[in-house]
Amino acid sequence: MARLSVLDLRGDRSDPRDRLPRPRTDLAAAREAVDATLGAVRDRGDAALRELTARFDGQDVDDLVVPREVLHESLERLDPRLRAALERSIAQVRWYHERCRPLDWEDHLDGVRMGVWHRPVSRAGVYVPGGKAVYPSTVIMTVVPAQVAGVDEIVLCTPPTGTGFTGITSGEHDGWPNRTILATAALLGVDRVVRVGGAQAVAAMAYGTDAVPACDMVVGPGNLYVSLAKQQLAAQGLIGIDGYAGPTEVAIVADHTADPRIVAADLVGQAEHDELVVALLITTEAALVDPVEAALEREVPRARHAERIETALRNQGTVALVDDLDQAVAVAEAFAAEHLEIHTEDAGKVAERVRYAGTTFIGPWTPVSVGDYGAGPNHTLPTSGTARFTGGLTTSSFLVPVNYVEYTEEQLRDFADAVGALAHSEDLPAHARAVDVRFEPPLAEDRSR
Ligand code: HSO
Ligand code: ZN
Repeated sequence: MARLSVLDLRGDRSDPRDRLPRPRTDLAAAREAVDATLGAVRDRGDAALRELTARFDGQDVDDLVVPREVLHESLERLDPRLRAALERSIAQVRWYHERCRPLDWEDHLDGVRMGVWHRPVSRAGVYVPGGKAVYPSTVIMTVVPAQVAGVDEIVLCTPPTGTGFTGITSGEHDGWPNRTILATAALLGVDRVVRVGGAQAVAAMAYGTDAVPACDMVVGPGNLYVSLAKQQLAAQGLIGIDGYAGPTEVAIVADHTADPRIVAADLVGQAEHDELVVALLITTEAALVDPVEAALEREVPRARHAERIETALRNQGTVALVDDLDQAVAVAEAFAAEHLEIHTEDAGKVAERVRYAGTTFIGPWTPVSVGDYGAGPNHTLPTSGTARFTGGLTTSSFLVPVNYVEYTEEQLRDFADAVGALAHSEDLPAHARAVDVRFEPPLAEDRSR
């Protein structure tokens, strides 16, 4: 039985945006719970963190801060092959993010000196989730850009999942977060790791508690509660945050050259994250649909996380049929996918024509998985169509642009009249006076000081 629903857009050039799949989320219910959590952490600090960790993670934690010895032990026990993989990923992500550093500039307009200095935030908080899966790769994707930006101090919060070195929950819970997450934090030299998750972790990084120093920014993906907590605290001006990283999305633009087995595998790959994943195939080739469905039929039932994948594909999995590549480009642009794959003739050219996507993966040899695990670009990316106005987490996310300008007396004299005219037009004469006073002779009483 077919898993993907078909959206036939052939011969239809109206705006497809409202018909494209998006996950349904119930914000209202979560909002109340988040409010209660934020209040508890603000008022009772670490005591609230311990209570909430007992309630949500089932762990009685005495020490919230993960001791250095536990971080080092995790790194020492890390499988060498996994360590080599993490090191390679770190190096590649660092290389990419160094190139993403925005440049300071200085120039002169009619002789007036001005420019921009980029200043790193002082303390960044990163959140690494541990729900259906644990994400050591997210440690790399959040910490490396902060380090490249030159952030002074990095605090990492992650829940005590007790999953050892893999994401698999064993019978024995050691009370610590996932060991590969801890090892990766140790490898990167993160300043402080705290075993706390959810909205309570975000609240702690914003308000500050004994265990968690108050941070200027909080970044990283998380569930609905984590995202809402970030949004609420950012709206109060307490923290800066990265964009909204909601449920994972993958869109694939495919023509007659696409390999159905690869297309299916890449849809399944991202659907593995959770039930809310959105997988969209946009194709000029109606004949591709049956072979893709057949490949799904072979792959999905025997996948390790078959249940989630089934749910995601059946609820949100969609094939959009289009007349030609022009329309495919228009649909991909309207969807503004977190991840966009291009499987067409001349894939590089087609990729450039789609104006918006979190990251574009070009050609048959570039699965989203390479981006997820450290080709270079970040994997914390805009979702739910927010790619049409923002990009993913990057070096500049941690840099504050400070504008500067310096006038000489002559230069101010030259601009004074225009400033005065504008100030009076806004009925703000004291603004004009602040300029004019500089050209008046000093008063006798001031001179005698
Ligand atoms: N695809 C995810 C990132 C990730 N995948 C981490 C595997 N690990 C972002 O949507
Ligand atoms: Zn992924």
